[in-house]
Formats: sequence, C-alpha cells, structure tokens
Amino acid sequence: MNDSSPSAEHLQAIFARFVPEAREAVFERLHGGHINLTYAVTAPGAGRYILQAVNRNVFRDAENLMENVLRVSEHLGRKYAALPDADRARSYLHFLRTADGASGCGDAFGYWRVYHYIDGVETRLTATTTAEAHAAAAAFGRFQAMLSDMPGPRLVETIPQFHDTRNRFAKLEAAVAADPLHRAAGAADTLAGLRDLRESALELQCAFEAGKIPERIVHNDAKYSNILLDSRDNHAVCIIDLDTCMPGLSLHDFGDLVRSMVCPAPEDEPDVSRVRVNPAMYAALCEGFLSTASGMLNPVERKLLRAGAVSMTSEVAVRFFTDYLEGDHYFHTAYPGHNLVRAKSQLALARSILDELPAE
Ligand code: GN1
Ligand code: MG
Repeated sequence: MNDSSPSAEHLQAIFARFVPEAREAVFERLHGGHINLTYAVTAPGAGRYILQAVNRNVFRDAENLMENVLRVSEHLGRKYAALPDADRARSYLHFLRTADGASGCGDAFGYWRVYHYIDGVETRLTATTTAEAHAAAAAFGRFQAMLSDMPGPRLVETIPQFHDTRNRFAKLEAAVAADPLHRAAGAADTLAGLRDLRESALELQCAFEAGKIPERIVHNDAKYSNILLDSRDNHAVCIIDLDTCMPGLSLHDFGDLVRSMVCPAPEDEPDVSRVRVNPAMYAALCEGFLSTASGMLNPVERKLLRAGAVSMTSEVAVRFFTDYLEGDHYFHTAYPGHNLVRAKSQLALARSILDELPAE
C-alpha cells in the first residue's frame, strides 16, 4: 500500500476507466472512514460520483469483496423496485463497472471503485434525539430483513473472523505479550478494564456457538455514520459502506448501532466522564430495530439485545487498544495516542452499557 496521496492526474486516469467521457473532474477528499481512501468527484457534464480505493491491507481480497457488494446492492435494488413509494435512486448504492466490465481496478493505493453520489444527504457521528435513534435502528433492521432472502451462495467473508470476539481478545493478549513499542505498562488500567469485560463480551458468541442463534447476512459495521440522512428531515435514506456485509449475527449490527448512538459523545471522546449511556436512546434503538427486524429474529436473539451492544463495544475497544500496542497500523489516526483515546472511550461505554442498562 502507498501511504502518500494520489495526484489529481492519477485520480483522473483512474476515474476515466469508469466514466471515459468525464474530463477535468474535480476530486475532493472525504475523511469520514478509518480504512478506505474516499473522494467526492464532480465531473462537469457527467454528474457526481464517489471514487474510493478499498484498502488492500485490510481487505486482502478486494475482487471478491466487490462481488459481495454488487450482489447485495443489486438485491436491494430489486427489493426497492417492488416498493411502490420507494425513493429508488437514493435507497441503495449504484455501482459503475469499468469500460471493460470489471467491478474496479487495482493499483498501489488499493482497489478503486465508483458509485453514484447521492444528493441531499449528510452523515452524522452522533445522534441527539430518540426519533433519530428509532429511525436508524429501523433502517438497519429493514436492511437485514431485505437481505434475508438473498439467493445464491454464501457471501465471501471479506475479513475472516471479523467479529470473532474471542479471537479479538486473544490478539490483544498476543499484542500485550509482544509489546513492540513498550506501550502496555503506560496503559495498565485500560488493559485491566478490557480484561474485566471479556466474559460479558463473549455472551453473544457463546449463544451462536451453542446453536441458539443463526448466522444471517448482516452489515457488520452498522454505525450511525454509515447511514445517509436526508438533509431536510433527517430520515434514513441509504445504508452505505457495504465492505463488511457478509455472514454474521443480527445483533452485531444492533450492537454497533447502540455503540454509536446511545451516548452523545463521539467514539474518540477524550473526556470519559462524558461517555455514559442514555437509557431513552437505548429504548428507542430497541424499539426501532424490533419494528423492522422482529419478524425475522428468534426468541433468543430478542433476549440478547444488550449482550450484542456489550459485545460490539468491548470488541472495538479491544481492537483500538491492540492497534495502539502494535503501532497504529490498522485504523487511521489523527494524532499520537488516538487509538488509546478511542479504546478508553469505548471501554467506558461498554462498562456503562453493562452497568446501567437492564438485561432483557
Ligand atoms: C472501521 O472505516 P470505518 O470507519 O468504516 C472498522 C469497523 C469499526 C469502525 C470504528 C473494516 O470502520 O469495524 O467498528 O472503524 N472497519 C473495519 O469506527 O475494520
Ligand atoms: Mg466500514
């Protein structure tokens, strides 16, 4: 992978593979995600697009990833086509192929792909009202329900063991043992806090391993900022970032929603005293998710909502902390120690979910 940024000429050459008629396009870097390189493209006379390089350090098999993404978005397209009042052009992502029919093209920056820009929307890192929480959770529940009858072979696991929480804790212990940058001693409290969460964090995975809850097609990165919201009335327009859409547990998505919406502070809030759950937001998330997913969920899944939230929040705290110990190779960081700040904040949130929300 190339750590520098591509030149405008390079971007233009890549973009022309998808939209050959576009000349003198303008590329604006978007900084929302932690993994991929993303640009908004304005191509005079040829429309607006998103151009994105999938990070091959994270997604080793970008070609198969794109096969997943295309299957999922085309299935959603068929579902929305059957809904009479759907806002079809904005409800799912429309990907372009290259002039020679490929799903993308690779170079030192990653595997490039292009999709249509969706107008009149914005994303938010955090939510403030229970109505927003209800709507976001209903959108992800609907997303899963729509994918529950997707035909064809099992989706490829774009990152093997992505939400294998037990393995994430094992990797944490390996990083502590190796401690290449001697960072563990300076963060002993965080490490102890994470270890305390392990058993609760594994409850969801244990239920799956015991055969009590099924594998489903899920988004696997269901944070609030992965929903495009209508700029006028905030309704959920489209779910984006389908890179990890693959087999998983329904409550992985519900858990990520809780993680990203149940507290008004962002995931990298440095003042952990501000990181507390808001029970009214949690109630709205449960209600919203069940309003669209409940027909699909089994009784055990319906009882593991809080366990899903504990699991996903603890897991991401463990992942941020592991990356900190290993030298910040995985998540993009904005300043030294950013991953440690994220780990502490998500640890505080997991603790608050466990201590302050009722188990079903
Ligand atoms: C990463 O890149 P982004 O922001 O979509 C990560 C998620 C984490 C999230 C934390 C492929 O998502 O798993 O929950 O950061 N994605 C990957 O904000 O690892
Ligand atoms: Mg993502």
